[in-house]
Formats: sequence, structure tokens, C-alpha cells
Amino acid sequence: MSFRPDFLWGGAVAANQCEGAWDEDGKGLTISDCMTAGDVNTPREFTDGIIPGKYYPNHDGIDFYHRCKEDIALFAEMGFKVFRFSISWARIFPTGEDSTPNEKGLQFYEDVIDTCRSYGIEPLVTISHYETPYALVKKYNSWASREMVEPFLRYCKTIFERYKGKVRYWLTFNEINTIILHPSMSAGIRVGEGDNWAQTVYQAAHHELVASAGAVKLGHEIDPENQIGMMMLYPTFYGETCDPADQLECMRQMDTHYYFSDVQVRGYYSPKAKKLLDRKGVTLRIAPGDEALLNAGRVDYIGFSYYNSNVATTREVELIDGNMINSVPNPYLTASEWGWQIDPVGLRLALNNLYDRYQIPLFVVENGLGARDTVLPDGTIEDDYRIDYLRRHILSMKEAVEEDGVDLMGYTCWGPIDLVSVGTGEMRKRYGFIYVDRDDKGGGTYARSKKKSFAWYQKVIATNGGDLN
Ligand code: BGP
Repeated sequence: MSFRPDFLWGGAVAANQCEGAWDEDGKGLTISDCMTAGDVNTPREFTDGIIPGKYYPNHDGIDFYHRCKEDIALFAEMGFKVFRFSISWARIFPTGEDSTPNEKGLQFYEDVIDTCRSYGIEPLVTISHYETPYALVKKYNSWASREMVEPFLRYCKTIFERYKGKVRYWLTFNEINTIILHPSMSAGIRVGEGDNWAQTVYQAAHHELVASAGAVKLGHEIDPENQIGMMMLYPTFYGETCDPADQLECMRQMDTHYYFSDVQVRGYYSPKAKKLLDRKGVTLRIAPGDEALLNAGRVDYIGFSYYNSNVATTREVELIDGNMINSVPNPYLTASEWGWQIDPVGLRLALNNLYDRYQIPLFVVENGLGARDTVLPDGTIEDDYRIDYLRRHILSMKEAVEEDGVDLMGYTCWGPIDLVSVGTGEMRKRYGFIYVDRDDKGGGTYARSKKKSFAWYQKVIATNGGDLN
């Protein structure tokens, strides 16, 4: 058995990284609108609102808001079966809590969904992808407060009802586990000096877990056909040596991530999760009804992102960059220009570990190589490095399915069209099969052109992963 006949091949984007039109048609400000540009050496800054004179690359994104039909036509030409995008909460409820939803926002996403469907592409909607309305940050310190749950569920109800019958696949929070790595970027929380970091962040995580479970329950009630998944950053850790202490450290690192998926899949905090909280000195405030809701809101499938693997050690060493996590260099791997260690086997391990642990369908909803592209004088882009990365990762998925028996629903590689990087705010870090003429300062025509990888991915999809050459 290879990939299912109905395997969902496609690509994934997020509203904040591609739409632009940050203040058009009634949209409110979100946390990603308040992130300045950075680069590989300069971290992005999360400013208090918009500060004149600073550059915010997400404000214009790649102008997907105005070009979505043209872009989806290109995805259709590649043969996409699924397109993953997020809905920006603040396009629907500009302050997060408005009494009525913003019709223009609802209509925009309806157009995206209808365009997908006109090509036979299944929409896969992420409900929250680093896009919390900024008004809620000011009012409640975002997910640090329980007050977030009710408006979030109202937003979910609005979109579940509006797109009923048109959207079947959903994900609740993008990379929910990143709240413990980058709480501001992930969930809009500001942890002040003197605050108990772990208490604030794990309490906020509890609110997100409760909100996610509430969304799953609601989504199933509104339409039993809905397939609602969780989404985590899967970090594949190796212990640096066979010193048992390194292996224990490796397990500990993984435990901090399984903390989230265990709750979302199994519906309760495991004994180990409770010990983890004890060790961190955290006392969770769990409201009456939360535990029942976590159990009622168990997910239908697991979506995860995978870009690189990591190494855990007990030694004091200098760490290098990876996606959200800094790691010890792995001498067996090469790294991307941004330092992320390329490891297709780590994806096979991720699929095996998750499937062995949970036995529910998996969906790789992000994977890809961020690389600098060169436009040749004749306008073409020879991105063989990207093809090589994707080929090796798809091959690993295939081995996990064919040889290990993993149940895999689909694959949406990250950024099928170039977009603004989350980590650095750069444009030059490109993932796409489709090139966008835009630079790191916001210059460029926004024109789209096909890279060499475009035809390659088209063939991969046409052969259901049979021809990866
Ligand atoms: C994931 C995010 C995405 C995406 C990707 C690549 O963690 O879910 O939104 O951006 O990482 O990261 P970057 O943009 O930093 O290259």
C-alpha cells in the first residue's frame, strides 16, 4: 500500500504572512501586524501597536487578499487536492469581541473557499495561526486570560456556520506547542518582569487547550461531517550520545511537546504532564467543566509541521537555530542557509512516533525549505535544492506509509507561493513553487512566476507520489 488514492496533496499558507491588506475592509489589528521585520541576526520586535517609521512586512504580505483567485488558479494548475490557509479572526471580528461579524471579511474567505471548490480543491482552514486580535492583547493580555475562550468560540461558531458544507477539514491552533517557546509570537502574551513565566504561559496554554476542545465539540455539533484536527510543531529530538543522561534529556524535551498533543488527542492531562507542572512550580486553575470539555473535544486527526530535527544534550554547549527551537549541531546533517538541520529521516521518525502513540490519522501540514532564489536573466528559477529537499521528505513519508503502516491523510508543503517568513520577517527566505517579486523592504511588483519546482510538484501529485524524479 502506498499513499491513499484520496491522498490530500497541496500547500499551506497563513493569512498574516500572505494576505496583506492589513487594515482593509474593516479588518482589525492582529499580533502579527505588530511584528517588525528582522533578519537572521536581528530578532523581530513585537511593538505596542504600530510605531510610525518602523517596517512591518506583514502589512502587505504578498497581496494575496487581492490576488487570491489568480494564485488559487496556479495551485489548481499544479493539481492541488487541498489548500491550507488560515482565517484571520480580526477580519471577522475586528476587536475580537464585536457584536456582529464583519461581512466583508466573511465574504473574502467565502470567495477563497468557493474558488478552491470550483477547481475541486478541498479547503483546509486553520482557525488561529498567530493572528490573535491585538485589541484582546491590550484588554486581557491575550490567552493569559480565560476571558479569551468565549469570544474565540463565538468566532468559531460564526465560521463553522457560515462555511458549513463547504469546508470539511479544520485545524484549531497552529503549532499550539510554540506557546512555551515564543509566547508573544505564538499567543500574543506579554510576560512582564517579575511575572512567574511558567505560571503565565502554562495557564495560557490551558486556555488554548480548553478553547481548542470547545471548538472541536462545537464544530462536530454544527456539522458531524467536520474533521477537526490539532496542529503541533514536531521537533524530533535525538539524544546527543548514548549516555543515558542524554537520552533522558531527549525524553524530557519531547515530553514538553507531547504535553499538548496528549491532551488534544486523549482528552486529559497525563500523570506525567501533572508532574511536569509540579516541577515548574505551576498550579493550573482548572474551571469546573474544563475536564469534561477536554474529553469531549478530542481531535479527529493530528496535523503537524516538520522542517528539521534537534539534538538534546546535558552538556553546556552553544546552540544553533532551528524552527523556533535552538539545538546542538548534528554532525551527520547539513543545514539550510538559515541553519535549520535538514533531516528527512526525522520526518519518518515523527510519523512513526505519533502514530505509535495515538493511532489516529496524521497529516503533514507544513514542510519545506526556506532558501534564497536567484532569478536568471531569462526569468527562470532553477530551484533544484528545493526539489531535492522535498523529494527526500516525501520519500520518507512514503516509507512511513509503505513500510511502517502509518495512516497519513495528506501533505501540504509550506508556502507553495513565496510569503513573509514568521521567524525573521524576511521575503528572501522563500519556500514557494511560485516566485513573488517582492523584497525585504517591501519593494517589487508582486508579480508571480513559476519556478522549476512547479512542474516537479505537478508531476508528484499527478502520479500520487509515484514519480519523485
Ligand atoms: C512554522 C509556521 C509557519 C511558517 C514556518 C516557516 O513554524 O507555522 O507559519 O512560517 O514555520 O518558518 P519561517 O517563516 O520562520 O521560515
